[in-house]
Amino acid sequence: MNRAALCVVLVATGSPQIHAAIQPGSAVPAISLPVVEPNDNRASAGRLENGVLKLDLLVDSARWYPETQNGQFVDIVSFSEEGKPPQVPAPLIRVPAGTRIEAMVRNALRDSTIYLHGFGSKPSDKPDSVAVRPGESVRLSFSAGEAGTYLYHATIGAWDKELQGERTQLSGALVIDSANAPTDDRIFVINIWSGLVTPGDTTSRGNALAINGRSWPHTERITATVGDSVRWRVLNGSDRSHPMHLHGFYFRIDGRGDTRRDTLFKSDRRRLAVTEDLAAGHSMSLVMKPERAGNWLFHCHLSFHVVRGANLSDRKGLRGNDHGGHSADPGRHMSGLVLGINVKDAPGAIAERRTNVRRMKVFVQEGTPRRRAPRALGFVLQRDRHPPAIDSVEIPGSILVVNRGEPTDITVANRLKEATSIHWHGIELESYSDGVPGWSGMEKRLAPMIAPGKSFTARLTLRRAGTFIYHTHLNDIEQVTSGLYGAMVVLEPGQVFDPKTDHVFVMGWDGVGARPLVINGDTTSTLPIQIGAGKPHRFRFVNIGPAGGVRFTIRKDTIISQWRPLAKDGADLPSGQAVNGDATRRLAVGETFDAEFTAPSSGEWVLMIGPRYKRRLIAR
Ligand SMILES: [Cu+2]
Repeated sequence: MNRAALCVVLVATGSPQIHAAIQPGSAVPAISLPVVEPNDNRASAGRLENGVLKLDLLVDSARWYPETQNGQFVDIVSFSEEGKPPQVPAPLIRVPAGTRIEAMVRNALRDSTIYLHGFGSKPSDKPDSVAVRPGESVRLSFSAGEAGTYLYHATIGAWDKELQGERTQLSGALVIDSANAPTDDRIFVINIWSGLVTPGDTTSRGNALAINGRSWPHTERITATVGDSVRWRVLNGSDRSHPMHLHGFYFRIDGRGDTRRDTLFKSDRRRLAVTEDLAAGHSMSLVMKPERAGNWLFHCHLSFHVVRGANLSDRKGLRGNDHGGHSADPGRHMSGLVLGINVKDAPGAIAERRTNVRRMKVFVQEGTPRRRAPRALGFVLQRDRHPPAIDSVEIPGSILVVNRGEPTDITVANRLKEATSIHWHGIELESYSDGVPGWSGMEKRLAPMIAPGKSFTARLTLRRAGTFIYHTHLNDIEQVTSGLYGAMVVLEPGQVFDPKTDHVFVMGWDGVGARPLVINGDTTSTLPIQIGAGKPHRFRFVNIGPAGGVRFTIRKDTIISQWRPLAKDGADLPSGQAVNGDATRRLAVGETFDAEFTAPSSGEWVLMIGPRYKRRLIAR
């Protein structure tokens, strides 16, 4: 991509506005700082005159309240338009392709040089795109090139790999529209800045996690009507990956961008997803068509980015915390990178008729701790007339095998001493059954927590055959790492689940200590899988730990084999993607992936999951 030819002019300015330069995470200074205004990315900064966008930007210290004013805050460095409040994310720059952009950027910091990236010059991971010394200004002049979604950002001070994460948070969206593209989309930028201060608490420093400058529950509520085409561009302006997950229906990925280019997919490569991993600096263009009314969520699936007070570097804070883990209030049991979507029924909507309903019952139980996690919790399916023994536990939970198109009611009976709630991940279902306490449903009929001794019946009608997940959506970190997760396999009507040719691998965490990864509840298995030469086998992979991508690979000796990808997140892949390729794939948290592997001859292959788990595949 050659976005533009960049012209840079350094301009000496008069005396800069003086502020104490704030290093992120340092003690709170006793000076008053301008307050950040969250940027909803609806309107471009600058003035568009005769095909030229004129823009005056300022970089300076500011105080940011990601929730409410007088609440938690963090002192940051941010962008603003001259004469306007500072913004997180940085001001949106949005222009038609070919527009000339003339930007003046002033560095008002007293003692730090800033480096500008992504302003027209080819975005680059090089440290010194354009340097602006304290008190100086730079004039940038470039033409908006290829249409797409890009990030621009500034770094503070000299390039330093270690500190880069915190210093690349001065990021914003640069969107270039092609002539005929729809512009009724929304733009969401994810930012994280550490050093979040809680008033009255001098010890803890959390992360400020925000979508368009705000943390849940203060993020924007998106409203839509059933059948609408909702178009979003989601940009990860932070320094780490976020697997972004949608409840209740799929979104279609129309484009993906990284720090260098943006690629719009042809129709045979546009796939569906309920979870899409966005690496640092990456973007996606998506379209969703809400199919059912109710309250839905779009959120990061890393528990540590959606649980209040959770911080991987402070693992002791994860258990028994007082952060609303068991609250029915969605503003307390979730936090951070969460967007709420309220979908209204289209006029004339008719309720689904459910006849010949199949009924299943799943118990939520606690047993004796078996490995490193301090507790063992599990979902146990009732398989005959008798409920399972009260202290029996399966980790992962029982595989729930159900049929496409068959109305299925699953009653979840809570035999724990604490509340829980079950989310049917990737399943297209009614909002009330979606499992987010105090949120799923609509208007006054909202899903409750499942209190100890109580049960809840989720009403499902599986709309497609594939691989799905069910997991707790309450006190996530503790309950998920204790075992409350499992796989759901949806088959075509009449099809029978055959574990001889259909292999399910569920990745989860055993507690939150070091090396917590377990595959089907274990760290290893010496049991080989017999796969028979020339016979197609289906492998279903699920990653439902609280964090961390996992790679799985089939190889023979050191050579990676070939397989045919079949589905992602339960949706069959489009023809352009369901083609033979290397049998290796990294799966982010909240993703499922199905592939078909056929041993071409007799011999022995190895399935590797993560760095340590190995499983022999033997073909005779
Ligand atoms: Cu995240």
